[in-house]
Formats: sequence, C-alpha cells, structure tokens
Amino acid sequence: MKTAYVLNGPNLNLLGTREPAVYGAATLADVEQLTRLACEQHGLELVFRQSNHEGQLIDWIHEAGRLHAQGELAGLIINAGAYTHTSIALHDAIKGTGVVCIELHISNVFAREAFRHHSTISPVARGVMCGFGVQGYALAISALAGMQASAS
Ligand code: CA2
Repeated sequence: MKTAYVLNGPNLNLLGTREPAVYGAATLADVEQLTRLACEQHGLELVFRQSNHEGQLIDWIHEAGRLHAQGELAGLIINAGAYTHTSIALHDAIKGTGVVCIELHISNVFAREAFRHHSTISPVARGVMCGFGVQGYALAISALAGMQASAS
C-alpha cells in the first residue's frame, strides 16, 4: 500500500479557531480525519503533519522523497500556508526530491489579496487545488489515487 504525505504549514494549527468566513469551522484534527477517511476509501496510507517551521517542512519533504525513491509514495499534498508565496526553499525541496506534488489551499487565493496570487510551489506541482474549503484535502487524495490507477 502506498503512502500519501499531507503537509500543512504555518498557522494551519489555528484552523477552526479564527477566520471561519475564510477557512470554515473545521479544526485541523477534523481535516486529518476526513483526509484519513479518503485514504481508507482509496487504499492509501496517510502521513498527516503540520509545522510552523519552514525547515521542518523541508525535512518532511525529504522524508517523502526517500519513500518516493523506494516506489512507496503516492504523492505529496502540501498546504504550505503563507510560505506558498515566499519560499524558494520549499520549491527546491519539491523539485529536488522529484515527488508528485499537489499544492492545496482551503481558500480561493486568487479571489484574495494580490500577494496571495503568486506561488513558488505551483511551478513544481503536478496540480493546484484551491477554493474548495477543507473538502479539497479529500479531493486531492482522490486525485493522487487516480494518478496511481492510471500509472499502473
Ligand atoms: O487558503 C489556504 O489554505 C492558505 O494556504 C492558508 C494560509 C494563507 O496564508 C494562504 O494564502 C492560503 C493561512 C493559513 C492560516 O490559517 C488560519 C486559520 C485560522 C485562523 C488563522 C489562520
């Protein structure tokens, strides 16, 4: 059984506590639960993590990269939070490991401030999902599973 890595960046631990109009009422624990259910439905293992630290996210991408090299990774789904808009280091980590990556945002970043319209991750992502609320996590798992099916 292959593994899906789902990484969450800065401030996403605050989900469900503030800004419900933008991000909804679900907590990160709720998001983990719905993502786990989607993985069960698609026969994938799940690694689900959150960090407020860029270097930690990079270490986890490298970890996913080692699974990828062993043929055991379905892919990486990353909601890098505000690092999406600034981090060349995350871009390099995704590119360097060669993992299949889906960039994910809960909100529609293109309907928000101009500084959220630029992503360092999009150029190294297989696909980008935004604006579907927390259900985007389940949709992204389904997308990874679909890629697995069409590759085999
Ligand atoms: O829409 C998304 O998922 C974002 O990645 C969320 C980031 C934001 O910087 C991106 O532009 C879009 C922010 C995550 C912060 O989440 C909070 C949740 C509740 C309360 C405060 C922050």
